[in-house]
Amino acid sequence: MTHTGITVALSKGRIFEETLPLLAAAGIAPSENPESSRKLIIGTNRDDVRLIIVRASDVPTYVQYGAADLGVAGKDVLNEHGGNGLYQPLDLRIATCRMMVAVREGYDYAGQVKQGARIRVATKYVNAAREHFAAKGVHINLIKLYGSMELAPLVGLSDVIVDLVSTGGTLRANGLVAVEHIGDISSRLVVNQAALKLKREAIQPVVDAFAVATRNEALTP
Ligand code: PRT
Ligand code: MG
Repeated sequence: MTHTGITVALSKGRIFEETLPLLAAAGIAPSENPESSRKLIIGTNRDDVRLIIVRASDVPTYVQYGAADLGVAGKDVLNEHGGNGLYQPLDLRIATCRMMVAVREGYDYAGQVKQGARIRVATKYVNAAREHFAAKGVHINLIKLYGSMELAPLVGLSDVIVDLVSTGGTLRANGLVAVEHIGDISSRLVVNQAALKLKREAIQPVVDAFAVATRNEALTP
């Protein structure tokens, strides 16, 4: 199926919700809510713009291969993907959180690091974890998970986890504590590099509207 307009890849949930006002600033209003609709391709008020709903971690892949022209993805997801073929013009400052190292309450993380112990790390963010512990000179055994990382230290799968934290409620509810801040996370606009050249007339105004909406909010009368 071909589409001559532009296709925007978004994930359901916080990214969709927080991108809505930016789309509105670009004059784009989805014709359905992906939370209630089962459709994966969603039209908008504009004939030349459609949305596709994909897993958060798949957004960079759809944009990289040009199946979507634009997308919104977390810095966490982009770091794992690598960013090949993607132009990242804007930090949208949405879906913010922190990437943290967390352990079970009572686990002596600092002591283990000091002793030079090999630490078992469970995470979905293997690139970020590898970079973080390599920079600290800490040896790790990396255990790749796809979700619910908080469980791993509780059942002895790992000593620590690397996960995203926003309110801290999930860590608290599971008797975990954050012991290290790896970095601040927010979502970025990603654009297929070839599409930007071929469809600049359609894409650039969207990028510009997002830029104004995310950076110059205070200037709007
Ligand atoms: O859910 P799915 O497996 O499909 O993928 P996903 O979890 O990557 O997607 P989604 O939609 O949940 O998150 C999309 C993006 O939102 C992520 O890539 C992050 O950039 C960003 N983001 C912001 C977050 C959070 N805040 C966040 N709190 N992503 C995940 N969480 C999770 C975290 O992993 C932990 O399990 O929420 C839990 C902690 O939240 P608190 O509030 O209890 O601290
Ligand atoms: Mg999630």
